[in-house]
Amino acid sequence: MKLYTSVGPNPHVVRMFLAEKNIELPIEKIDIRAGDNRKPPYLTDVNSRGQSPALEIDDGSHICEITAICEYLEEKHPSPALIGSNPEQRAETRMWVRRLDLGICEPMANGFRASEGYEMFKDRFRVLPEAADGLKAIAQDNLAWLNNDLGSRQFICGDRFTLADILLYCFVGFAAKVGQPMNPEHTQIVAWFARVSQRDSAA
Ligand SMILES: N[C@@H](CCC(=O)N[C@@H](CS)C(=O)NCC(=O)O)C(=O)O
Repeated sequence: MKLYTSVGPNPHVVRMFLAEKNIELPIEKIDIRAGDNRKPPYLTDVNSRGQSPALEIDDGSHICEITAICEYLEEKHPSPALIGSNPEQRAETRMWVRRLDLGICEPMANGFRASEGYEMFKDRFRVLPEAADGLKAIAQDNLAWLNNDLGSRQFICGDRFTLADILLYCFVGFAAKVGQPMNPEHTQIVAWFARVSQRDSAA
């Protein structure tokens, strides 16, 4: 296997997932700022969507989309379980990944692409500068809901550290550096973020 990776929260999710599993893979870095992901050979031979990351597997084909990559790695290396070791745990993790992805990560990332990231993305796909503030507000609304829902849970799925934590950690950490800081009033999320930051994989 080999990982194509770059700057950005999506490849960060896969690298942190690999670190938690203690898997080391050959790495090829793609310069997405220069747009190398949007032209051959990456676009033609690796990911026709032109995005990072991508996992090259042993038959020479490529798996793209971070949740598909992490699911594949979990099946190949089940321990430690980061999605789940039984159907109930896996369903709970997938439920949270979907909630976080749709409600927080996507609007957060699209809010960035439509404002601070506009110059980089405007000629790659349709971005909506007029929607930037609303997208960021949607992410914050869902973070406020999550802050309340988290209660005293240690991690998103209770006492299990999972892909859901990794996903949210990478996106919240990225967003904080590009104009979407963590709201200090979201005390549960701030405490959760500090907890996850202490893990070896966060380094
Ligand atoms: N849905 C994709 C999103 C991948 C994505 O947006 N990657 C970003 C880096 S965080 C990227 O490649 N950006 C450069 C570009 O789109 O040209 C996934 O799950 O992997």
